Amino acid sequence: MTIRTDFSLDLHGRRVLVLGAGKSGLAAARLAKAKGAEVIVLDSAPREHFAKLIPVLESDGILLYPYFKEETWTGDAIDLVVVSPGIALGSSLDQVGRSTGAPMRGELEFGASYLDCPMVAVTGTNGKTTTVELLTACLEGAGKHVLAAGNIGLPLSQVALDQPLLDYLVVEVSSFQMEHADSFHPQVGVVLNVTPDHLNRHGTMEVYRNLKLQLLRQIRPGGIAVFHAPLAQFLQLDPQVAANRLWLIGEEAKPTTPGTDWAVTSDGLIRLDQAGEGTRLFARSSMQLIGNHNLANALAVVAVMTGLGIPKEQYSPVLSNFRSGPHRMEPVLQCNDIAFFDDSKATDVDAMRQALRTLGPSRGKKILLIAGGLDKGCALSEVKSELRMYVKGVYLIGDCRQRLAELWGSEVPCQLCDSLEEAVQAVAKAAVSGDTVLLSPACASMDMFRDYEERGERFRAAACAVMAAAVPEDFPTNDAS
Ligand code: UMA
Repeated sequence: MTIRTDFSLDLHGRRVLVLGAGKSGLAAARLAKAKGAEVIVLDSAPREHFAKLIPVLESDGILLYPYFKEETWTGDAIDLVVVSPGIALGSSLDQVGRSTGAPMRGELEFGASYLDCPMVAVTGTNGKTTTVELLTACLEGAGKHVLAAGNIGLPLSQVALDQPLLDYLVVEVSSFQMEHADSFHPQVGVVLNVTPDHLNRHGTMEVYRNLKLQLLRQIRPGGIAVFHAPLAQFLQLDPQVAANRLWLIGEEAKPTTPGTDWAVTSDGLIRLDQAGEGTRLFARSSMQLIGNHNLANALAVVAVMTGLGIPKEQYSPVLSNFRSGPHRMEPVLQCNDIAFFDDSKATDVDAMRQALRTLGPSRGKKILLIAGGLDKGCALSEVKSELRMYVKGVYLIGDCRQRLAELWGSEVPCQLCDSLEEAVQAVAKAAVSGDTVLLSPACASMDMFRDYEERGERFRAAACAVMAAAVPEDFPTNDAS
């Protein structure tokens, strides 16, 4: 297999067109400029949006055309198009890129082509960020120089510009990025899970799943593929994939050939040998992470660390003490024996299901759930049995609240609310001692908020305000953990 891109790494005298002027596009534009190219950036957002940026870019010799309309494209000769992840196939900017006839490269693969360090790429519908953070922390704990990049927020083009000395780059990869990533060849590829998400962009589950699994097909020879066992049925194991070491993770793992399997059991994280005998690597009680979904993420990290030849002793304190980041089942307030959890990062139905399965069994049918937002095309009815088992009432916000009430109303009482603050007020009024209030929207946030982080912050603020008003003398007792 030849691993090369079909465009020259030296861009002197070349014209590069960058689509999108967000984080990825701007880093790619600067990288292309640093490699000697003449750079043009197109973006469909209005000029006011870029008022401060345009002169800065111009002084760097980069031309940005905001408020770009397809019909204004004059068809300049372009040698390479670099595409930001937010530019969907078939969108007007994508069509402009295609009309140039030049090779189109995603920002991820463009940045990666200028990086020499080994890369560990992590994708999946849920748990990517937690896994990338945990893996990065474990590698650091083992004394490695490491950075986390990609969908987590740091574009690979920026890493390529900075050229830090690294033992490993841990890359969070989204399905958007995989639309243009043919020349991206990591040493290790991890696919944590694939459940319906982003179907409004990718159309069908098959297309979405294939984008995720493509990562495993692109691993360098001799590399390591770590994936959730049920995905094996969708992988055509071509000789290239089979040549890599294949390690399966997840509760359903059974010993297979080739490779060794890894499983989450009631006992903890287990490694199975070919005879099916298990060795416990980490006991559940030795870890701060809660929920099987999080333990599956930790298991993938252990599989990768083992594959990289790093002994457990070098990272076990980091793994044991690691907690998920903010807005991931985060306990934000405990007041009047009512616990509030912020799971704003749950932007699809599978993430909500995981939250209910984690909190539900120990709390009984005592969860008051706040959900709703912008539907991403997920099968929102697929959480009905968890709603029935664990949820007392649902408080619905956002664009699809009416549809959710129709879908879920047969399982659990649903109340429509016009804002998150109104939902928190209603929940606080209904909650009694022993209840759990959970924000786990199963939807994107952009209909009402800048992003899921703002949604989570607003939830915390509203919860604190409403409980402070209810029990001022007891407040605050911020100790839900
Ligand atoms: N734009 C257009 N036309 C379009 C679409 C976008 O002109 O049709 C312009 C917008 O006006 C804007 C720019 O493109 O100026 C935004 O580009 P972008 O959407 O690619 O966003 P970036 O700021 O470059 O951030 C991207 C990722 N965003 C997306 O995939 C949507 C970030 O992931 C990532 O952290 C960043 O690159 C660095 O690698 C965010 C995300 O939401 C967190 N990811 C999705 C997710 O996790 O579910 C996939």
